[in-house]
Amino acid sequence: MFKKILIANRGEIALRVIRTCKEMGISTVAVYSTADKESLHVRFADEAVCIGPPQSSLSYLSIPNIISAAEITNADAIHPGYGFLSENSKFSKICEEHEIKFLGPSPDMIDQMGDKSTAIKTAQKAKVPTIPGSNGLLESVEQAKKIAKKIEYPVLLKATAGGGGKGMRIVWNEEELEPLLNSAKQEARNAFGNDGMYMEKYLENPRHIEFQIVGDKYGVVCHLSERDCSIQRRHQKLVEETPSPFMTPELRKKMGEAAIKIAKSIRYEGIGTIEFLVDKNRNFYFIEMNTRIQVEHPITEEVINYDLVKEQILVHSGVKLSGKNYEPKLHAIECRINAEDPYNDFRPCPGKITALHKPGGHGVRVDTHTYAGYTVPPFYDSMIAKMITVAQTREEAITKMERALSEYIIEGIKTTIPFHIQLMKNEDFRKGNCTTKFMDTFKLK
Ligand code: MV4
Repeated sequence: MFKKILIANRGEIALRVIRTCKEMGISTVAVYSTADKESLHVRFADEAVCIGPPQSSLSYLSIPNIISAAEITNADAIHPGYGFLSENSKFSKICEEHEIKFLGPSPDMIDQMGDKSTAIKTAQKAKVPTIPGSNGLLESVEQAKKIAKKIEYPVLLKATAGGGGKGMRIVWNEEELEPLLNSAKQEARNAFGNDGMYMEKYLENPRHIEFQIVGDKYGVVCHLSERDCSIQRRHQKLVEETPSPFMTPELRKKMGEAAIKIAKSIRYEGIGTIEFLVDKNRNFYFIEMNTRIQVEHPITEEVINYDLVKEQILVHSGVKLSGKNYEPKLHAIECRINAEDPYNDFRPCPGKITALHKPGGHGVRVDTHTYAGYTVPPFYDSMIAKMITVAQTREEAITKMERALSEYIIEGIKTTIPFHIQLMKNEDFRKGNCTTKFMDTFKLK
């Protein structure tokens, strides 16, 4: 078992990993930029190393600085969290070369699943449904026009190195294709240094449902059921829940088997998420795989009573999985609380938290690194807390979420709490009628 883990991240996920390490008797090293000197993950870790100035490129994304911190503290493993270097195959490779265990997939595995058009080919080889499209990178505008004609407009252009919607364009007719393809390639080049594009038939109103999977070193893979992440704004997830209100036992069985087939076909090790789109007739299609722990992992933990970070550390230390799949026994919802002003286009609102009261009570979990007097820095992602409620039924989880949100006091900065309070009261949300189009028509009062 690992003796000392360096957490190459910040904020709530750094705190989350430190907590599990402490319970497992594993020593922890925090890394921090000068902007995070007063951050809780620094205070809770056994050791802490400053790795640079506030800019992520010179601190949390600096491979030399993070590897140096691991070397001088003699850490034998690095947990990357999510974002930053968590899906960077070069980082995984350099950890390997320094004989530091990267708590994530191998470099090849990250490359294979991180390249979206390759991931789709992997799913097709595993005989998992994918969306009709180019089945690989687009080579020319002419070829793109031919494929679009065959699968019929509207089509979706996607960046193979992308994710989260960057470099994505909806094309409604042939005239738009060439200009949109060129602008998408330009955006992908700037964002990822890779302008490879692929095409899919655009599904007009799907749900976004992902399956949590875990694989051990011996080829055993199990799934921990789904998370419905359809409520997104500009490709940023706002609310996630499990089980999905759209799921049926038959569909869960089929999608769980499909997720396991993909992971098994590449002998996936560690925890991962298989993302699907589901149409109104409950046809599901693989779209991408994430090879890291996700922001929304706590709702899965709460409904199956399972510590996912502990499982991740155990499988990477060589422990064998039972192979048992998990069905949710409860219902959990997560609201992402951001330091943003929902009344002003969700613009970021960093600053000092002058007063703070966190909700509590039965079935309420708040994952946050904030405290009264903490200053939310302007340099990083605006998420400051995750509010999770868990109950026997979806209705009770919603009621609990409304009660907990109304208790949450954060003064000194604006947050998205008022948005979430209104969302919990929204009729379509309460009925479970949420597709990825939901936010197109949601108006904050
Ligand atoms: C799609 C899609 C519809 N048709 N692909 C967005 C980023 C990635 N996570 C998957 N995404 C989508 N891929 C096809 N062929 C709809 C989404 C999608 C979405 C698209 C536009 C605006 C918001 C969205 C939220 C979730 C998923």
